[in-house]
Parts: sequence; structure tokens; C-alpha cells
Amino acid sequence: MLKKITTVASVVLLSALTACSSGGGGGTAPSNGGGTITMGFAQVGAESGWRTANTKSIQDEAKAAGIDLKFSDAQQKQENQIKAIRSYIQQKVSVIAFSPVVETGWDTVLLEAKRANIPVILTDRSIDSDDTSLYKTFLGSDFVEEGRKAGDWLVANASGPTTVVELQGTTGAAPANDRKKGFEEKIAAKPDIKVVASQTGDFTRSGGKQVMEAFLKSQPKIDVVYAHNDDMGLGAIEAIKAAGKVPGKDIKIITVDAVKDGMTALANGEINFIVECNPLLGKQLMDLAKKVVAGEDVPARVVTEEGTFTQEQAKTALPQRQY
Ligand code: GZL
Repeated sequence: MLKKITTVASVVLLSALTACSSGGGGGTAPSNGGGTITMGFAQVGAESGWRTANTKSIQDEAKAAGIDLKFSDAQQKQENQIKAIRSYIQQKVSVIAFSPVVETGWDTVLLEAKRANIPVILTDRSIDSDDTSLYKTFLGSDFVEEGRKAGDWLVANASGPTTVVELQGTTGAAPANDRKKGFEEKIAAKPDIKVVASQTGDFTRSGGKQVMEAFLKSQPKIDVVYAHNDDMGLGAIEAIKAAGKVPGKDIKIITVDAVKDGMTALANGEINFIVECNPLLGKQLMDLAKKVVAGEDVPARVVTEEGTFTQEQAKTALPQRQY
């Protein structure tokens, strides 16, 4: 079980990793002749509060930067993202940016973009490819570090045998793979902490609720829920309440994102700890796009800044939260 919750404030500020981009994009980026930059953006979907905030940031910052944005929502289907990227290639946009719904299966379409001399920027999620020339840079969080922060909190706050159920993100997605990896790395320090069940809830509230209902039926004892995002954690809260238990007390909950609904549940004591994942990537993306189109070098990797929140910190932070 968990010891009395202690508050551990930890804000880790990660700055851009400086390294010349190894990404080629097939020679220099198409000359834009100083005209309006057009960006084709293939978004994952609208599956969570985080995604909604991320989309708004991209649309608002494109407008502010004077970049003509072509935007598509793939409803979390890789084939739809690939179709969107192909349409941007046909439209001869200046630059393509996207958040890959899963890590694999991108080399063919990104090679088509490279041959069309259209530079590609990865945002939010990365891909698992040996060919780093397929994209200019990857702007987004370190998901393994996010998993480590969640695991560190549990190790610091658990005592004695502690059973954990895990609500994983979308199968094959970088945040799902990496948040699991970082969490497991840290809880290995305390063998008394055991993940007894782990299943995807696809980053959605309904998915988190359905999986948690099944866990509550199949698991004799659950001390902690580790949800890869707030939305699945909020779905789990509904299931826990319907089972007559008190979320945040009978069953502790750790989530990732720190969107408003999650932070509200944290401040109310229904969630115990949240690791922030910053969705406000729009400004950095537009700055990177201008450099890439101008043929300037950009860092191969830009890590976003983000922290963590305890229940006390959420009460203070909530009024200032933008999303
Ligand atoms: C993380 C992002 C994840 C969020 C989820 O950067 O890809 O996808 O954590 C979202 O809320 O659905």
C-alpha cells in the first residue's frame, strides 16, 4: 500500500538539444522565394483533451506566423495520415509536419516527400526508422522520462506489496511504448510494486473506463492505476466510482498530460499525481518550419519543457493553466 502522500515538487526544464540536423530532405528545401510558406499538417485525431489543445496551438501559431496551414484529422488511423501526407506532396506544400500515430510504417511515404524535395518535421510523437534523413527534426516530449517521473513518484510513495494496473496508450504509439518503459525502469527498484494487468485504452476516456471496468472484475486487489494519459485516468475514475470505491483514496491514480480536466481531478483528490506533457508545440513548430524552408540548420531533436504536479501544486496551478 501507499505511505501517506508526501509532496515532491520536481520541475525538470529540458532545453533544445543542439545538433545540426542530420535530416536531408533530399538536398536543399524547395526555394520558397520568400513567399508565403504553406504547411501540410497531418494530425493524429481528436482523441483527448491533450490533442485538442495541441491542435489549437498549431492552428493559432500558424496564423500568428503568417503560415498557410493545410490541416487534416486522421481519426487515429495511420492510413489516413499517409493519405494526407501524399495529398500535401501533390499540392507541393513548402513543408510537411505530423504527429505519427504509431512508430512504424512511415519510410515509404516519407521517401516520397524526400524525393519531392519537401522537408518533414515530426512533432509530438517520433517514428522508429533507421533513416533519419527522412525528417529534419523531432519536436516533442521525452516520453521515457515522463514514465520515469511517474515511476519515481510511486516508488517514493508506496510501502509494502502494491498492485498496479496500467492503462496503456494507443498500441504501437511512441508515448505508449516509452511511458511504459520509463515506468517499469523505475519501479524495478521496489519488487513489492507489481503491475498485475496492462491493456490499451487507446488514449480515450471511454477506452480507459471500459478497461478499468474489466480490471475491477478480474483483479482481486488494485492499489494503483497508472494511466498513460489524463483522459483514460478520468474514464477509470468513472469505473472506480461505479464499483463503489473512492478514486484517489481506495485506489490511487497516476496519469500523464496535465490537461484542465485532469488537473481538476488532481486538485479534488481523485487523482494523486500527474506528469505534465506539454501540447503547446505550435510556436516552436512554426519557428522550426521557417528555418527548415529557408534551408537553415535546425537541431535534430527539440525536447519540450514540462514538469509534474502533486495535488497541492494543482490547486495553485489550475487558475493559470491555458488548456
Ligand atoms: C503525447 C501525446 C499523447 C497524449 C494523449 O505527446 O501524443 O496523445 O499523452 C494524446 O493525451 O492522445
